[in-house]
Amino acid sequence: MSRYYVTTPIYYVNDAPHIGHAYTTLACDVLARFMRLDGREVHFLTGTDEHGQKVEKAARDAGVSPQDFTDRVSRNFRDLASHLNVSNDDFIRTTEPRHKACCAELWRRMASSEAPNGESNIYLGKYAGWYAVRDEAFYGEDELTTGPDGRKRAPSGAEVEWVEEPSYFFRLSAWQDWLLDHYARGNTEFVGPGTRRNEVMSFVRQGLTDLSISRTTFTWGIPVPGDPAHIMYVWLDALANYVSALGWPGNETDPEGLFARFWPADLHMVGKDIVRFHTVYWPAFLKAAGLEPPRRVFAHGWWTVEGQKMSKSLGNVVKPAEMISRYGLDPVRYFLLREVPFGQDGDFSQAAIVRRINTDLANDLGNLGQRVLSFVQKNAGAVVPEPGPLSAEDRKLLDAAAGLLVQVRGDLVAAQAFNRALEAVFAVVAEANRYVDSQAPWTLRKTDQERMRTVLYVLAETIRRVAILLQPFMPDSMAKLLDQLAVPADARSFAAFDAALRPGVALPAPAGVFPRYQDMAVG
Ligand code: ME8
Repeated sequence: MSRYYVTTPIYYVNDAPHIGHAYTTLACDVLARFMRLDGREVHFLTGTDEHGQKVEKAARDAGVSPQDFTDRVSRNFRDLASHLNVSNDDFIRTTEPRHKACCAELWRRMASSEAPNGESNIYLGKYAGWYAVRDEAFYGEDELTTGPDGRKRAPSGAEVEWVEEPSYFFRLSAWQDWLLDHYARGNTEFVGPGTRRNEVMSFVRQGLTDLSISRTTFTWGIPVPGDPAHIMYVWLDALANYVSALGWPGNETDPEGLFARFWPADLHMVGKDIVRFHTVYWPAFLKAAGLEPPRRVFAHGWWTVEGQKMSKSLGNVVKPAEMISRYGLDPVRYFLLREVPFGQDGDFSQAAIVRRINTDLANDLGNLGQRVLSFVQKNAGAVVPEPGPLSAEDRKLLDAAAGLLVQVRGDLVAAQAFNRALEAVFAVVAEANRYVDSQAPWTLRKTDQERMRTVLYVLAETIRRVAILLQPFMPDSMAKLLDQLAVPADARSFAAFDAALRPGVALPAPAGVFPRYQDMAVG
């Protein structure tokens, strides 16, 4: 069976989960669910990034020990995954023993290997330069700007501070050519979308400097093997989660182990803020340790809220739990992945989500299901109708629905184009609504009942295909719709996509799946 390993970034525990975190996790969930329905064995990982200066400071501000702090806040992210109905197979915390052991071994392997220029991959030196705690990142002088307050800032807007301390370095400078070759190799592009790939390539072409990978001025982290005065740079620690969660290095030689089965990862999904860590540092670290790099990293865009950057100080942070209780979980899942071309930035506004709920979900899909199924209930004996001979219009709609699996698979698997996949499915929904109007089953009821049953069958079949394909996006609502079509549980995977409805099967009384937003507010 072919396998699929997909990961979210592991989130910093200094922050409460918001709609940005929900977005990345949901995108991965859709892929994981899609691949499972497509017959693949899936491993889907999310988790929390718990070490480093930023978390240490957040714990201090909260007046608790870093361990107590991370135990408490990590739970918020675990809860988020369950509120979002996310189907992750594992949740990794970087404070777990399995993770610490992995980091130590990763370091040892990097330290005992040579860079492409024949020098050792890790060496001891002294770091003197700028550091942004908010980004947990080092910056060159040339990357900084000076704000109106005279303070220097990183390109992300984070404040930087001058750091001077003994540090181990990773010989990143020697990996430049290997990285550039790597971006050009393979059938699947290593970095997506193309705009990010170009940015990464031009960053690497400009020349890489060696990377500081240990700190000595605070203690909340994983000690460097053999030199515990140093703790590992939090990004080296964090990136290692993608292999520590697979049980590496303990199961390295076990062909049945998670590592052998799932590494290299098929996809690391990340936001555009952390592309450099995943596409420059991480493949070089892995290669230095003798491990394969992941197959692909996709960087999605950034959400603003009502046109503004989301921030605690502006008080406009969108909390997933509030959105879910206001709009319902599946509408939120749908909106996030439909509204914005995946990879581009998007704006979260109440008007936009209400528009999507009322137009796409209530009017188009919800209404299609409701009017067809209640008509069948009242006028076709509450069973899957028996079709007669098919007309050209019938075939056209059935063919459009049948063609969707290949199209959606192409959009999601190769390009992570969630919005395009949804657009294609909803184009068929729109076609089905036009077909209802043009075929007018309510007129046929009086004039030609056999033809009426054919029309209803074609519609029910179309709804079945649409519902099967939308399961990864809206699992609960589509389960309800498939229940209403009496599709058995074992006929909901993509292997059963072509297994048409059986005429004569009894259908339960239909109930609306997607209420309009104002109706929800009243109800
Ligand atoms: O960077 N719009 O963690 P983090 C879209 N611990 N996505 C957003 C977003 C927004 N406004 N805000 C956050 C870290 N995200 C590291 C990762 S991985 C080895 C270590 C999402 O808590 C997006 O996926 O700052 C972004 O990359 C991630 O949250 C950053 O989460």
